[in-house]
Amino acid sequence: MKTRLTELLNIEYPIIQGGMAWVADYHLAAAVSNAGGLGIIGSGGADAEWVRNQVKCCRELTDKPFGVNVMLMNPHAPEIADVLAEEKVAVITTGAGSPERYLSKWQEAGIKIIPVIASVGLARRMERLGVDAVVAEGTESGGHIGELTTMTLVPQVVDALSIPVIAAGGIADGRGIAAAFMLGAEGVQCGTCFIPCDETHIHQNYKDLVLKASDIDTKVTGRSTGHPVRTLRNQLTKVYLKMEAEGATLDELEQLSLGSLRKAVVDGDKDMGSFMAGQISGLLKEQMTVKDRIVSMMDQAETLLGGKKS
Ligand code: TUI
Repeated sequence: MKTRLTELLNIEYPIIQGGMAWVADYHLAAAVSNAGGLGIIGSGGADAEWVRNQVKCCRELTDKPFGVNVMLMNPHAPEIADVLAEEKVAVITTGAGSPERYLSKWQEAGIKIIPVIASVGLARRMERLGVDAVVAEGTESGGHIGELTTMTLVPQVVDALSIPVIAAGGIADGRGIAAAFMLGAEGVQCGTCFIPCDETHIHQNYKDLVLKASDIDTKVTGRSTGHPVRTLRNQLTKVYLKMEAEGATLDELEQLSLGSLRKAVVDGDKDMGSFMAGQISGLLKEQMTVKDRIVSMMDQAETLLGGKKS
């Protein structure tokens, strides 16, 4: 399945990995790149030196291209932007905002830039500013989300833009990839399906919770704050949603969720951890290697799209 995206990024399969904060470190990124996709180090709320070290470690594990995701609400984003330009990483994806202020610096460093967008308006603005592709991310996704579904967002972005569009949100098997291609996407970004993988360096409880989840087991908290986040439902989401319904202040809500991503990823705290994951969690039933996950998804997609005899 060669597309403009595989050509642009010099990768075998049109699959890029979501830049999941705390979850996507260099171990996962290198595994995805070595398996023929594009691995991404998720810099989340980390500082610039953490990112520099991750990039160095990733380069020791793979000679394939990989990228770094910049979460634009991170107060360290300006320094991270400089480090990435210095290190001349192959690809940068961005999330949770507009990367406009960093684009010329990254372009001068020869970096491929792929903003994650959740609306046609921002997608158009990004294309005008010369980015290389966009990820159109639907509200099915885990973590910080927009309003539109993948099914509605992707074809509208495809029609509005000339650059390649990568579909994200709710894709975890070959059927999802085939569907995304039918909508006009030239690649997919997957996050949740890489959580229960052998190479993902997170607490085993996080992987098991995704594998055990059913279709209705995610909740969106933070709608009242303007920063909606999808996670697996647990005691934390129950308390958070109750407090939101009762009109809790931003400060009170922040106090409740402070450090909760760390509690999920490092401590495996099933009750009070923030286990960011997408609605497709219910489809995932087995832990496996990144390579097996990617190859089985691609085999199924190629069969469905008629490129491979089954
Ligand atoms: O960024 C994500 N997903 C994330 S970031 C994250 S870290 C975090 N932790 C706690 C609270 C908040 C964030 C966890 N998951 N996905 C990409 C994405 N970007 N989804 C939606 C957007 C987005 C939303 C609005 C991008 C741009 C935007 O508007 C910007 C503008 O200026 O128009």
